[in-house]
Amino acid sequence: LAQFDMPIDLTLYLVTDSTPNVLGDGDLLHIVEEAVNGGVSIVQYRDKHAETGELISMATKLHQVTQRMAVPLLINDRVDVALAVGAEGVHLGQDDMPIATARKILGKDAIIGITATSIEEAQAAHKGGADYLGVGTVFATPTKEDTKSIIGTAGIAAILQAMEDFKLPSVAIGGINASNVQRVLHQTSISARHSLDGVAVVSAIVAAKDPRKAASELKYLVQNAATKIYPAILPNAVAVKDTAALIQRVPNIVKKHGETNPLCHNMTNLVVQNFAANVCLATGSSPIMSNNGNEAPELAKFRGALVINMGTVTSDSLSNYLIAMKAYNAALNPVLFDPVGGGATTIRKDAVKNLMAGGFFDVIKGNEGEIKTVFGGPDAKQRGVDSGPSTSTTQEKAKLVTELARRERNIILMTGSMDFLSDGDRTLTISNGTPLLGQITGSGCALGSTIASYVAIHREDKFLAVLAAILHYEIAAERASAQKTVRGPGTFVSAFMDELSLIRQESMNGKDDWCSGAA
Ligand code: 3NM
Ligand code: MG
Repeated sequence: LAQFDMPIDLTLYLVTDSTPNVLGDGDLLHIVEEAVNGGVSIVQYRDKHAETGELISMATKLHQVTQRMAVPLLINDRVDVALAVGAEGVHLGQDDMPIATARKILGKDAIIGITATSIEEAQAAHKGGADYLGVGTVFATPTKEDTKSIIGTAGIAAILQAMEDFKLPSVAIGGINASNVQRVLHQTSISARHSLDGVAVVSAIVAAKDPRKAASELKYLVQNAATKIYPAILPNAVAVKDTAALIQRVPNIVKKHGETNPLCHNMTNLVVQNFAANVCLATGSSPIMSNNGNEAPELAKFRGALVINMGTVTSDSLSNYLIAMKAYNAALNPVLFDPVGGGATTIRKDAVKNLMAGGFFDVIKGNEGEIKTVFGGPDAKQRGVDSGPSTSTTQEKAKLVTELARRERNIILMTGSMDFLSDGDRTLTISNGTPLLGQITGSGCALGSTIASYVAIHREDKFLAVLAAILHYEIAAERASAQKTVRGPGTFVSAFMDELSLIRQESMNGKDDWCSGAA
């Protein structure tokens, strides 16, 4: 067996596939050579159909290429083939040769990787002396239809986190490509200690028109994921924890928002289009109400944010949401998800699942029922779009938003008479607002638009940006409700618009006491 003294570099792990669906009439040897030139750091030869003679012949040729380029070659399943060609190691699934047997045959220097789908499998692989883990399946993929389970980014993160007492190098696999790789890395990196070392791909390289270009693009995205993509706090910013200190910073952010005038792209429901657009204008953003996903790549070039509000979801709108989310994720502009009525019907529950798997949401905002639906589990049922009577204590709600924010690596806002806001590290309750907000349509949806544009202009601390948006919105509502001219929901709406606009103007004029009494 060839010696490989360098530590294994899992940054970009190529798994080959020789089936017509993936390889087509491509030349595998050439593709691997191009891919390694483009930045692939480790290659696994995987062919579930070829005869032993063919495997050995191809593996020999592949090994000549990988040796020349100083990257290790592993063989899927077949310890005998690895031995025959002197490859650097093997990758074993749960149904393949036990790791102890493989180790005995291949020796201590061989690289042995194990596929793990659960915490138990990861622990067993570590105990057995695996050199690295392939964890998955992240997303459903046509490349491997017999996968045991789709565990999503949350499943990957749970496995990484469970490896508390040991750190085993790990790559995620299954449906990873250039459009999702950075958020997969982001959503699975609980901490520097619990994060992936790279990603494994098949079709994103093997089936690419230009495998070298595909590999170099993926490599760039992997290497820049940690610093570039969606952190709740930018590396040079401080996570202020003290509530009073946080509130003190709000007027300045409202000022910046008013001056910056970000774009607020709303893919929202029919009921609230007009109201949400007016709230955007009053708070200081430029609204565009477009439910056509194909407009998103152009709009995502501006400084702005996307709101996906599935209040009147159709199968057609779902695909538009997914296209738009991809564009905003790629442009690193924030996306807010408002899973309106998420638990009400099977269609909506499925939409929530599809959207959660289809991209990264910087903020998820919903009422108790909606947030429970996003969280999943037995509590996730809802009658209409309203939350219904609460079944949880304040403690339980705080725990729910904190856990969900940790799991999704984003900001969660659960609205109600008391709002719960968390970035997984900081969790706050906010009791501003007025019951009149519950008597008009679209007040929650328009809050979503407000939050999105605030996150767009204050990327350094998204938690603080969301807090600023809520206080701007809810204190305006409070001030409106206190006016003598306001006799009910009708007069409230016009007074509310005025106050939203006034708070913005006050902040832009340097006034900073309007939120000092926030609770
Ligand atoms: N193993 P693609 S998923 C080979 O979950 C393989 O263990 C998987 O292909 C696992 O990058 C998979 O084209 C196929 O989605 C991944
Ligand atoms: Mg196998």
